[in-house]
Amino acid sequence: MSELAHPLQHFIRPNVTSTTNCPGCGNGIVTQAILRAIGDLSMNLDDFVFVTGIGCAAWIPSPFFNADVLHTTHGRPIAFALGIKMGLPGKKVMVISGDGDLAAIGGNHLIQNARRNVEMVVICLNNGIYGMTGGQAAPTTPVGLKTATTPYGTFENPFDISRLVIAAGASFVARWTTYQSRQLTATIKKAIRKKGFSFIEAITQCPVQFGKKTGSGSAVQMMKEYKEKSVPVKEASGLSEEELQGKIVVGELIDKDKPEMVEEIMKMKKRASGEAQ
Ligand SMILES: Cc1ncc(C[n+]2csc(CCOP(=O)(O)OP(=O)(O)O)c2C)c(N)n1
Ligand code: SF4
Ligand SMILES: [Mg+2]
Repeated sequence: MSELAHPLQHFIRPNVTSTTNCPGCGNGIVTQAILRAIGDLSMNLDDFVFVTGIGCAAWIPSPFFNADVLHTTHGRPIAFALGIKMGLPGKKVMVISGDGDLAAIGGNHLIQNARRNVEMVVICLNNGIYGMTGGQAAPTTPVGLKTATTPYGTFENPFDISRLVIAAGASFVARWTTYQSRQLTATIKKAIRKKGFSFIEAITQCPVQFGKKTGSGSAVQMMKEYKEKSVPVKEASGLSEEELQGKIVVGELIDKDKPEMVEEIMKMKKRASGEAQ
């Protein structure tokens, strides 16, 4: 009997035969969405440089993608991505990492590069916790949740990362959960084509750390909750803050055209060299 190959198998490094993800982890759904988007656009992995930090989510491009990947230090993938975009402006640069990596230790790189509107796609897998290191509170953890570092419950207000990135100046920001994997794929395609800083927040289940602490338990239960809590952005615009409590606003939250930093630098270099002659 011939073996059936997965349609995305050609994107995976041939020597990778197992996964670091726990059963039920949402990372697999987001991985598929990214690779399907690239395949649907008839692009190949050589068109990209992938950059990642440290955490469970950071294990997505490295080791899985058969591509150029920089697996960098905790919180620094966007800084590396900026360097790559400056040096290789023809490449698509995609950062894939977790909420802790991008919004806690890496928070300043996130907002500064959204402000600069540097062309890159940033996919933030937001599971509301530090998954890989044992379930510590992240800046996305809901108030009151008992975690490894907050045994009496968190008292810090969580970030709404997408709103933070919009306020910082990104040209494209969207949010979906793993329940809406088709919409997530379509949005990733749009983000890849976009000129400017494109940020996608993928709300994803970590049944092992987050699910255990909330009592949601299984991945299936967590995804059911995503389905029930999701409100499309259009509908949300007619609801009050109180009505939106506990809901997840999903969809493309902002899509603007504005000057992109690397292109502006190139134009400035041209002008400066013309003036010097
Ligand atoms: C400078 C530094 N501080 C702390 C750590 C430990 N550390 C590694 S991953 C991580 C949190 C990862 O959380 P997140 O980015 O949300 O990824 P997840 O595992 O949830 O996917 C931490 C605190 C580290 N590796 N380096
Ligand atoms: S700890 Fe959570 S985020 Fe990490 S692989 Fe397991 S389920 Fe996924
Ligand atoms: Mg996390």
